[in-house]
Amino acid sequence: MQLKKFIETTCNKPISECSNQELYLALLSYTKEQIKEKETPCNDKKKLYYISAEFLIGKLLSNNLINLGIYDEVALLLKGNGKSLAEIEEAEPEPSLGNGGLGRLAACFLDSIATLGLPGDGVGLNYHLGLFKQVFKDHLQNETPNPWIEKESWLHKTDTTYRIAFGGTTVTSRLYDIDVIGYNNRVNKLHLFDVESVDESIVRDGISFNKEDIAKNLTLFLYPDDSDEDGRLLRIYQQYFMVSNGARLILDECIARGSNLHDLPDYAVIQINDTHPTMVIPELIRLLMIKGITFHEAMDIVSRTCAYTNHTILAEALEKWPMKYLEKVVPQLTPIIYALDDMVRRNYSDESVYIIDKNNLVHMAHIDIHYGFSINGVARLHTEILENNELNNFYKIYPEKFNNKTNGITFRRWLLHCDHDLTKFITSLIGEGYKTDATELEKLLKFKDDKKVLSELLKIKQANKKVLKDYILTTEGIEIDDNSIYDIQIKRLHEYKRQQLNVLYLIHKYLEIKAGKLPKRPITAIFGAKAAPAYIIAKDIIHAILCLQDIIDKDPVASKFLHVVMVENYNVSKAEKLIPACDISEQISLASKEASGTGNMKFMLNGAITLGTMDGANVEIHDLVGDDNIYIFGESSEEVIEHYAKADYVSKDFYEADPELKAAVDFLVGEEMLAIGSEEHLTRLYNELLNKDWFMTFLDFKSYVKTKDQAFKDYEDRTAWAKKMLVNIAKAGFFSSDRTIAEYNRDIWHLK
Ligand code: 26Q
Repeated sequence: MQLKKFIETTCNKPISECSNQELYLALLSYTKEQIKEKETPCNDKKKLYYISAEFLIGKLLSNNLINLGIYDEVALLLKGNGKSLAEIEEAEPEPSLGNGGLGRLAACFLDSIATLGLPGDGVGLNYHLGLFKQVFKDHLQNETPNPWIEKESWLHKTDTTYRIAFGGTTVTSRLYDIDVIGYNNRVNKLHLFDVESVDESIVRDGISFNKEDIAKNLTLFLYPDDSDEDGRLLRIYQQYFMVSNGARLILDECIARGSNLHDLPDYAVIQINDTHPTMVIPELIRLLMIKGITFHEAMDIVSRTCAYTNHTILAEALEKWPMKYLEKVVPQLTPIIYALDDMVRRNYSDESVYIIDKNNLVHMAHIDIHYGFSINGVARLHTEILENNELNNFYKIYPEKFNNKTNGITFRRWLLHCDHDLTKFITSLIGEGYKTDATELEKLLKFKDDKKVLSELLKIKQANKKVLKDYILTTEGIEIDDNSIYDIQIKRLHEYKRQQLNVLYLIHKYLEIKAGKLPKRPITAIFGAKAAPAYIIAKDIIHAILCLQDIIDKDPVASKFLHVVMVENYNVSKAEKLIPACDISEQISLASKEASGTGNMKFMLNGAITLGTMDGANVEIHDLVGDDNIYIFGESSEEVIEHYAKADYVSKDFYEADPELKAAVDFLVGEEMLAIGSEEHLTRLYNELLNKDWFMTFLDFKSYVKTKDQAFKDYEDRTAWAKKMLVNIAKAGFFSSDRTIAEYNRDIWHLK
């Protein structure tokens, strides 16, 4: 049916009289019908299963309209009837099925897999309340549930259900599917498993609930607090529920496509997204053995089917589960895990590669490395550190398994959707080709010295800054100055990402302003970040940011030159609004600690200039754009790794030696902060930095201040700055997830 008629029939009135909510629902069902017409029967032999505990997909309406090629038509029709698609989009709830980078990467990958026409589905969990919603109160983060599932949604209830047995209980699962539409290409699926007995009414006081009743809480939340034993156990229940359902779905589908299971690797490849789905390996072995295959053959089949991606080198983030937890939750898997460990012990004497260590901890990554055929890092530097340091003992055994796949982002969401004006402008200069071959963005380089092009680029940025200003005024009630420099740090709150370094800079600036040293142009520092509910220091850092924001706001002089804004409940939709308006992209992790980063790529693509350390994918951004188009500071990963090896970093020495740093640090517990903040939180943060500072904030303070001030100074030459913007956009093509996925397919998946 024609769109206009469809909407008016569904809503039973003219478009101009419909509410945004009614229009959203009508467009949802229209889009679903369009997708149904595109669905292709699967006649591929081999299929990819991307299994992940997180898929941070974001809102889907606009993205689906773009990928179906009908966005402009829909937007125009609505506009002609006095409606705005952007405003209708606000009616869509945002699924919060991920924490951050890893989950968003999985979502970008699904988009690119479908866009490249590859047969590949996602497998994960349907968390009813997703990740918590962040609410600020008294300058502190509070957590509340974030329900996102409505009666009408993108979820399709399927007929697939399984009985999943744990030690002690059995639950019935139900599969829900979300369609994944490629850009002018095939339709794949995101398979999300759920338990029908989930009971949202057991949640009280924020996000607390009784963790014992598995049938009621299994898919309530994403990653519950793992600071207590119940929470950790629940996480294992979730992981097993995901992989057992996933493994059964995969085997059922492969049998339906003609597999006799002995030939499983010809029908399926399973990409394991970090160690969260690692139990899929012993579970598949178990299921194959039930079908009559011997342990040794099952082990071989599974080892040729599974591939593992590592996303972290932080030791504390590598999953190690006590054997006794596994015995309680998944007793059917423990004999298999013992047998897998036994094989390792027979072949290798090096204890560091055992699966079960002497404390009876099961090292999940070790299962993946021994019993998968590929292990990849997510940026060049990250893979090098895995090979040469963190996983060197494994690299010596299996050098052929290691490979790098530098992360990428989908340009459909992170350019075409989030910045329509920039997209139109780029298309007017170089045509449409870059939308399917992102490297064509390099054609922009020929406009490097074209004054008209550069000034148009600045105009688009200015307009985006105005849009963000209006958005922040309506949503956060804060007025920012769109003549100021927008300096943005948005990412999960973690000490290694060093939001605290940014805070110290801002305190330093505030003190300078009070002393009469005024910046040439006002600065707006924007933060967005959720802290894990049990991560105490991370919450202290949020407290410091919110207090500083308040202090500066109330200062009649300083507030003319400096503004700190921490947006509440940072999520994908907020990122889509912040990124196109950004001037300076803060990527300031301690070198060697950020596996890749993907926000850095989104900012670059939208014409922001990176201020960063030589860490993660920043290194590759620097290679591409060159020294003139990025601001690099701080010690190198080699130097940092050496400090850790020698244990020679003493934060207090830096504090004593640098009066500006000392003043900024002391401010944290000075009169002004204590007058509005909590002594407990601020003192803890102060002591942590002064006595430990594990992520070496003080080490890079001086060079951060110097480099950041230089960037602010350079900003004043508007034409030179616009040229930097253009080079960044032109060189961003490498970071398209289409390139990343083509590499996964070429080196690991071998589909088609
Ligand atoms: C583990 C155990 C218990 C509870 C939670 C977890 C857990 C949950 C989420 C551990 C890690 C995560 C998420 C990690 C993550 O997002 N990593 C990021 O992955 C991105 C995509 O590769 C990279 O760009 C980032 O550098 C990396 O930090």
